Amino acid sequence: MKRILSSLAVLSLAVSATNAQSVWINEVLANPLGADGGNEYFELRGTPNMSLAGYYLLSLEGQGGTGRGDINQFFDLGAFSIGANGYLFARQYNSPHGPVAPGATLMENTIEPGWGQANGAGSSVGHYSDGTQTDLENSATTIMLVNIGTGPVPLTTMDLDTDNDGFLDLPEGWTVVDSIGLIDGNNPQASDYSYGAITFRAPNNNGEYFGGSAYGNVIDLPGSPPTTAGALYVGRKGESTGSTADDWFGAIMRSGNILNQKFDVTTDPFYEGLQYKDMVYGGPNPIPEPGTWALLGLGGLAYLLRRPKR
Ligand SMILES: [Ca+2]
Ligand SMILES: [Ca+2]
Ligand SMILES: [Ca+2]
Ligand SMILES: [Ca+2]
Repeated sequence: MKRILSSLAVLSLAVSATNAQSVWINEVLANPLGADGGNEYFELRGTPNMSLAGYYLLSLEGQGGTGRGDINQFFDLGAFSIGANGYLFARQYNSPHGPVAPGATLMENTIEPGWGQANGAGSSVGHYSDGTQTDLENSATTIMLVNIGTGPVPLTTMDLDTDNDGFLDLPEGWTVVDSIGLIDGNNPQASDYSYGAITFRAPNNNGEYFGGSAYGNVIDLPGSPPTTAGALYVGRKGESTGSTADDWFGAIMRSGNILNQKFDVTTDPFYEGLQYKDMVYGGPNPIPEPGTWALLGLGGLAYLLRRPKR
């Protein structure tokens, strides 16, 4: 009886979590193979039509000692909402990535180049950055979705790891909603740091892995980067909500133009050979299990049909 009651308690907790407004980082292409400008994108997933007022997507510095934890760039998401289908797809100026799934919010920068710069010549997607940067920092970086609550708005002069110990020192009122660390194989160093709930790490050209996270949960990508500039994609598996290797996969692209680049090396073989469009721009990412079972089911059916009659 006690077990049934506690199961019911777990179930009701799960139901209330589902009812609460929630949002996740769902895909990040910070470092496509070849030119980044125009070709980067990210996807958020959440409660349909939910306002993103108070939400910011940050990129934190993960290189060096003293700069560690600085906010390199961020998006003020306050003007946007999750789409009616539960997705938001963000792309750069003059992006080749589309079409976007019906019902998704399209967050598209219309002021060239790249993501633009709200603290410079302008950005229609609320992108603020250091210097004149209009593309996403590749590595080592942490892409972090925060809700600032009653706390201060982010600034590119903020340092979220003031003592550089690898642990976040967040302003009062802020909540980390979701986060992912990227160490992409472009000259990684032992001092590279991630603050992500999960981190994907590619080796350098000699197959050596460097850098890490005080938060642990570092997943190594097999295979070396195609060039010294690296290439790295990360995405959630289906509509996952956690931060484990069962929830996320990483991929390295090794050849092709932007629209026919494939996931050549992955942390989950299911995704090998897939392309960006297969992840659905502004729609659900494929899930390994159902596809595999459907194939097995079809295979079994074919076997039954072709089985010689006795
Ligand atoms: Ca710092
Ligand atoms: Ca980039
Ligand atoms: Ca710290
Ligand atoms: Ca998707």
